[in-house]
Amino acid sequence: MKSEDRYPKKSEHIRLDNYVRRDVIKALLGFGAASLLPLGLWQWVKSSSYTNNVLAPLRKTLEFNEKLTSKLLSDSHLAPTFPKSQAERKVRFNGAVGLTEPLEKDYKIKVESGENKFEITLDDLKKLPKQEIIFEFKCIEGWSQIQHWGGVRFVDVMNHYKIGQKDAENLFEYVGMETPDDKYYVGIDMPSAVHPQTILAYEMNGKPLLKKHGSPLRLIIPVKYGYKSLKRIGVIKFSDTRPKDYWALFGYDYFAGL
Ligand SMILES: Nc1nc2c(c(=O)[nH]1)N[C@H]1C(S)=C(S)[C@@H](COP(=O)(O)O)O[C@H]1N2
Ligand SMILES: [Mo]
Repeated sequence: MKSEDRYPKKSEHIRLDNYVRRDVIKALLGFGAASLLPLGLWQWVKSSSYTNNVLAPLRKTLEFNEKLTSKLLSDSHLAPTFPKSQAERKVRFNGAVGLTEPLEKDYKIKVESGENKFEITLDDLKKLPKQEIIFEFKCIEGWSQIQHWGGVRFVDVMNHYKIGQKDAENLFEYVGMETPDDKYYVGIDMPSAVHPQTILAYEMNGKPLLKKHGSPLRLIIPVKYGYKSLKRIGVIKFSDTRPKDYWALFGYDYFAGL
C-alpha cells in the first residue's frame, strides 16, 4: 500500500479542544446573511406545482440549475470556480473520524427516503453524468485550497432515483449523511443539497479518491465549510427533522454556509 493511500492513524484524529473556540463561532454568525439567498431559492422551489410523474419541485430546481450554470442568470449563488491548472496537486488532509475501519468489500450506499429503502453501488452512480468542480475548499480552522473533484451532482442522484420527495408537492427539508460506522455524520438543508455545485465525489485530480480523502465516495459541498463535506458516505437519509451533525454537536454553526 502506498503511504499516501493508507488509513489515517488514530493520532491524526481531530483534537476537539483545538476546535471549539468561541471567537470562531462568533465570526461564523457574520455569515448568516448569506444563507438568505438559498432560502429564497428554496421558497421558490417549494411553491412550484406538481406535474406528471416527475419530481416537480426537483424539476424546477434542475431547470433553475441549468440556467445558473449556463450563466443565463446571475451566478451569485455559485461558489467561484478556477481553471484546472490552479488546482492543488498536494491536497490537504484533515479529519479521520469514521475512516479508521477497513472498508467492507461489497461497499454500497444505504439510502432511506420515506418508506423507500434501498442500496446504491458506486458503479450505479458512475453511470450518471459526471460533474467536475475546481473551487476553493475552506476549512474553518483557517486554511483553504483550490481543489479539483469529480463525481455526480447530488440533485441528479435525487432525480434519477426519485428520492428526497416527501409527497407530490414537497421535498424533505434535510438530508443526513453518515460514514458506514456512523462515527461521522452531517446534516444538510435541502436548498444546499440540491445546489448545482453539490456533488458526490469519487475522484480527486482525475483519479479515484484516496482513502484519507474519503474513498470510495464523499460529499463535496462548495457552499459550505469543509466540515460538512463528509468523507466515506455509507448512509444517505432524508428527513424533515434536522439530522445529527458531528460538529454542530460541538457548537459549530449547523448550516456552515459560506
Ligand atoms: N468522515 C469524515 N469526514 C470529514 C471529516 C472527518 O473527520 N471524517 N472532517 C471534515 C473536515 S473538518 C474537513 S476540513 C474535510 C477535510 O477533507 P480532506 O481531508 O479531504 O482535506 O473533511 C470533512 N469530512
Ligand atoms: Mo475542517
